[in-house]
Amino acid sequence: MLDEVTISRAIVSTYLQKLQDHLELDVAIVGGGPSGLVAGYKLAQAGRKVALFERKLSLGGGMWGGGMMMNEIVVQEQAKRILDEFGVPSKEFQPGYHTADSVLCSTTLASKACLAGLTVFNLVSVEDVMVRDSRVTGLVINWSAVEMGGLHVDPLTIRAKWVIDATGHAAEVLGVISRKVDARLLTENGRVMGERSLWADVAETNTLGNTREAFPGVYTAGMCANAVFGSYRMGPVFGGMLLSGEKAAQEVHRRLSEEG
Ligand code: 48F
Repeated sequence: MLDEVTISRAIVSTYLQKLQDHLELDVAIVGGGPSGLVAGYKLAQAGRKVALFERKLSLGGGMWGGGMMMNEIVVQEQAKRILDEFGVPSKEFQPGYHTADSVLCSTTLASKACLAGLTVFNLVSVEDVMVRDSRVTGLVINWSAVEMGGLHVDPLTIRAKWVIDATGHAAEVLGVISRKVDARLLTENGRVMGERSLWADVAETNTLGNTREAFPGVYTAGMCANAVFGSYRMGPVFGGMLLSGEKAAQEVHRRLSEEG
């Protein structure tokens, strides 16, 4: 016979243990869109202790809706190998343009990342950072429901050696840093520049170059990289997002190895 309170006890104790186990991390990823999921997958595969914090109920970010709610995405030639690596089927539309079902792609990235060892805390929003000696050392988190309800409830904290800001167009982690912390440390211009209008070709190329350490301890990934460094948006072509997540993971992994 099922006991309802045992069900509740199982959930409460398992969740609290999971949270306790992830209060100190190698890498904290903020945002569960395509770039954050690829970064999480790669870092988990590399054996790093990595968790991802996602404000919403579901993972996948802006990928679910394809283009204007038509649930297909386009991925260019250079990034198709990442779809292949995840086992996401794609079709060549014409040379250089591959399409994939956005629901299949979102669910597969999320599933493979979790199976590789990425721990996800959904329904959790990152509202602030901790900075010590001019470097980000952790995140300040709260339930998204608290944020949405505008409730006056103090947050909790996560310590992380590295943070990846994969919050998309809003660039929320670096936005907070630009407002609250010594902005001179942030990018060449001392501010989050904000994304420009839509230009797919240039935006896709810039995304990789803009995937870099934007503030000590914080890497950009995905659309956030272009938003921080003032490049263009690109619409429903996702290769740059996948490649950016991969690059952020590779670089953070390398920096962790160098730091010992
Ligand atoms: O926007 P999103 O999908 O970011 P991305 O990985 O990919 C961008 C593309 O989807 C698309 C595009 C490419 O063609 O332009 O927009 O760069 O996912 C960002 C995720 O971060 C979450 C948000 O709910 C979304 O799922 N997020 C944003 N701010 C926070 C956050 C925050 N403060 N705390 C937790 N999650």
